[in-house]
Amino acid sequence: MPDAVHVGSGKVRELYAFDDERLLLVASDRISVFDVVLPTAIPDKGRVLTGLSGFWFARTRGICRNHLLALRPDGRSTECQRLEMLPIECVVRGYLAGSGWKDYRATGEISGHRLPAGLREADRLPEPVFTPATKATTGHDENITRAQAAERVGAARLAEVERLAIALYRFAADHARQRGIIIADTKFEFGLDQQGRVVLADEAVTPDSSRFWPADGYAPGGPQPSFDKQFVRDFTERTAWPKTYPGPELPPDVVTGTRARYIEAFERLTGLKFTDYLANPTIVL
Ligand code: Q0N
Repeated sequence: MPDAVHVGSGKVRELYAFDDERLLLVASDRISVFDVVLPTAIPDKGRVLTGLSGFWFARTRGICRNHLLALRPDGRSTECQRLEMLPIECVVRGYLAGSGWKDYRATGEISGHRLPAGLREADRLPEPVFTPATKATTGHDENITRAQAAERVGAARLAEVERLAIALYRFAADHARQRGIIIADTKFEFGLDQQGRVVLADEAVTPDSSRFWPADGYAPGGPQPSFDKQFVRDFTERTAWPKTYPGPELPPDVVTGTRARYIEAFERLTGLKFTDYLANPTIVL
């Protein structure tokens, strides 16, 4: 498509518009840790994330509409339906980690959900909770209350995306748990189509939009290793990098190990060989 217009950049993705109705979402091989994009790419990372999103989109059509129109033969580009995006991030947490753990420790609640006393870091929650956030144009996303989220999208719309986000999380987390991966939390983005219907957009249940933990060795009471980024985190700890720009270049063994973990997540979750995906990306659909 020669005349696609670049309309947006994420830290590791680019968005192009064909026309009023169709976009192309391109996932790069860039990796960010502690919110910093590193100078070294992880080969095929963008393809893993694109394939995984496609897999979830295809399997959750019974729960929710989504923006996927087609996967490109390059395996890293998704043709999608252009939507009016809702101005909130729909985070669902099944386990206590990150800002959810921080907020619970400070207040006993997350986004207005009162939680049982005495929970430890990385504990499973009695039920998954919806904890909306605002899209920070720069820096960290900020957790908001459900009342604040309702001011942005309306109470009825909020109730709808909360129900959908929880149902999508339950489906993906149950599937992943049977394949040895804990999805501690995940972030969804929804938009509205021309008829005003809610449609799931962006990437879905990838390691970049979620916390994936290896189920074997799960040990609540402290931070859990990341399924995908742990080699990179361990490396950055060894080098005492201050977690500010610029990030460090990654040595070849860290790149190779990290690439293998992304591919392992893809293969465990989809049940498909990644090389088969590269030969024909539509096999995930
Ligand atoms: C959109 N973002 C935030 C790419 C992802 N289907 C859509 N229709 C209209 N707008 C968007 C989508 C989608 N997906 C989503 N921005 C626009 C996430 N971006 C950040 C930049 O990289």
